[in-house]
Amino acid sequence: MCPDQDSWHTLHAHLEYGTLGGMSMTQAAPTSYRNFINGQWVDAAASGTLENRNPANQDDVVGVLPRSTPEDVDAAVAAARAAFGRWRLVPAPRRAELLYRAAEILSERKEDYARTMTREMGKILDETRGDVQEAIDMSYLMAGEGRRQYGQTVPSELREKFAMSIRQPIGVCGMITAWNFPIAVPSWKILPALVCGNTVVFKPAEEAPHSAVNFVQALHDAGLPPGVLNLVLGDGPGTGAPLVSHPDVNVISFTGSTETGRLVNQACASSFKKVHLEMGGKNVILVMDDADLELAVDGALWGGFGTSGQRCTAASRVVVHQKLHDAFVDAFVARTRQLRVGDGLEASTQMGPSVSEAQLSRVVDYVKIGQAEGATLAVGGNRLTSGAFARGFFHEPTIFTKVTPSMRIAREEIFGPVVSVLSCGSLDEAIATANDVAYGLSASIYTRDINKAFTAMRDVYTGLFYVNAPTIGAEVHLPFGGTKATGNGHREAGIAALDVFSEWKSIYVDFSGRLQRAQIDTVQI
Ligand code: UN1
Repeated sequence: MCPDQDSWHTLHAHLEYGTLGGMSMTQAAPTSYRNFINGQWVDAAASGTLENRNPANQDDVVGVLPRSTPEDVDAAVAAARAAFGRWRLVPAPRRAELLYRAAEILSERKEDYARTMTREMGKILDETRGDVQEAIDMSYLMAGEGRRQYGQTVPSELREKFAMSIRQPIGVCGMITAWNFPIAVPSWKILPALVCGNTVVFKPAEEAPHSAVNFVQALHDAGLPPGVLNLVLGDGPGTGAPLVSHPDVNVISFTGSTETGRLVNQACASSFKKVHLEMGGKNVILVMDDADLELAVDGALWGGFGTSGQRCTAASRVVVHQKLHDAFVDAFVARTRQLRVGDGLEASTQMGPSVSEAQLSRVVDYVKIGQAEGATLAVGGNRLTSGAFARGFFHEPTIFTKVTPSMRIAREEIFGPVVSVLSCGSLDEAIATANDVAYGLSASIYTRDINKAFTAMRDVYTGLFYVNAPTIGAEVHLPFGGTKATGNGHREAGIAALDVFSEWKSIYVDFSGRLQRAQIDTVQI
């Protein structure tokens, strides 16, 4: 970013929100969010409401959302079902034109949507801009798929017979998403579903409803017909659960915890509903003895503390070769001490708050667990409560050293700014440690030895792998997802997402005018 832009953003933040001691002081009025059903913003049947508060400043109520009920879910599914009949017959290149328009609209609104996102879920502005950008990228990618969605055309075994396969839409797709990437991740699911000809009911996380409303508004403004995309706001039990078990929903795509994902999977099993799950991670950076030390420290900082560690792909473990271990730890700790924690709307902030009290408590609990397990607290370890931090969910970026692979802080997903450093004596040991967890989302290696890089690339069992880069930074045109308890074999984003939201139909056309029996009436050469 050029310095001009930087100061413009700072100025903008001051004018819009006012600042005192680096924290927001005055805020825009709270918004009342409504559901979006059949092309209209409508009140929910819900009796109760939930508040959407700024995690950097609990006095700032960003908005109020309805606690929607199964009745609201029924209305949204009915609208999606009714719209499916027409939408599936709109030629895919025409469906795609709307996605191109959505990409342009998202680009125009990028700054506004990014600021709202920071205000409601806390990650810093650079990152929320990146979040919206990821959805723009995904819109362009999927718009291109309107003219592809390639099937296979293959030679038939018989002379007067034609053989091909096509992708067909499945029906109504229920999308349940998390708060940490509140526009990017929904775009990975919703846009491929739409370009394939499905209709959608979207249930976003209650911690980031405003971004969901913004994303739906952009798609609506792009010209989506009524009922094609519907939004139901609420909590998991009242809104998510009835969507998952709804008999008229054909596909569920879920991003969230492994515990909830297991329940979603079970709920879909008895009706054979197609289900895509994207769950936890315990991602790892391997630093070999020949690594570029400074580059590895940069990567560990960004991978560990980017989004306050609240990414599925966060580097919550770093395994360092014993020859480089002490030098790496010294530099990593020193750089961590310098990280500026604060309100993500401030241009100087490098790490924002945790999203909620519950998420922060999890961080605090794991710090205690790490200490009780005998790991060394090298830096951080405390909740920040003084001055401007008092009204937010702030925690120091924290590093544990002398962590062993069996400790809970080396095995369990924390989803906060806590990194465990382990040591290893060889590449083999590093790879074994990398694989010795329940999850398999992302991993990376820092090395200047191409043989080590390719060995790790082959043998680390994850869905994403990086060489000389941290564990975060996936791009939308490759498949995203993980192995083991991270997923259930599917991938989202990329062209792979089409596999979740379409079904193959193999078609044979016999133009012989007589009965030709496959495998029996073989053609003589
Ligand atoms: C997530 O944490 O749920 O690669 C998604 C990355 C981002 C996406 C993360 N592009 O870290």
